[in-house]
Amino acid sequence: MTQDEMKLAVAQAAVEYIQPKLARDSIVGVGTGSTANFFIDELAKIKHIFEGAVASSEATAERLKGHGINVFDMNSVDQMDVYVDGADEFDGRLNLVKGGGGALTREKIVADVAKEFVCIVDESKKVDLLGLFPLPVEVIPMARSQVARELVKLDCMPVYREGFVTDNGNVILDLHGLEVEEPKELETRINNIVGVVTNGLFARRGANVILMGTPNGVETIK
Ligand code: ABF
Repeated sequence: MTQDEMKLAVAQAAVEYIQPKLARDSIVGVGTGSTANFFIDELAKIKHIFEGAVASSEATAERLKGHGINVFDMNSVDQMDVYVDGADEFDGRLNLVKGGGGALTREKIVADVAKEFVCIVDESKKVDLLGLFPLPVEVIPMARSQVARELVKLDCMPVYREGFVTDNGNVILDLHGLEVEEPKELETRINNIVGVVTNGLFARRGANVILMGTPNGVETIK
């Protein structure tokens, strides 16, 4: 089975998983990335059973609209049944690293509103300790150098993502060389640095369930 076949299988499993939870007025939070794209294409097949979606990025909003799915502004939505998105890494305790695609802040906002966060990944994303994938930190542009100096104190190497601007007009520093022993504490510590918008650790609000594609089928981790 190729990686794309595993992504398609988890996307289909995610639609099966959320379908019974959806009502006519339901709003689905939809994430960003190649696995999320497979999910969007599968979600389009049941678009008549729910109201619409909130997108975690401009790219996702365009893809949803292309399928004729209503896209709502986050501010016009006061509740969301479910949010489905990929991740760059996950551990056995439903903690995630996200933001490789640079959409981490919007993803975190959508995850915070959703009643349930369903994470869709293939097995290549599983690690014992988070940190192998460089941890993205979204930063206000004028604070970039000062934030980088503060981040070095965490025993990591911040690397400026050259030529990349987030949907919110900010920049990204990717933290290399971290070994994340305490995800919740690190998430809070980084977020407390002045000039940081947010970081890609999803531990304080991790996934509720992970659907993981393997060559033998989709595994559910709760
Ligand atoms: C988003 O897409 C991110 O938070 C993560 O960076 C990425 C995963 O992309 P893919 O599914 O393409 O590996 O969910």
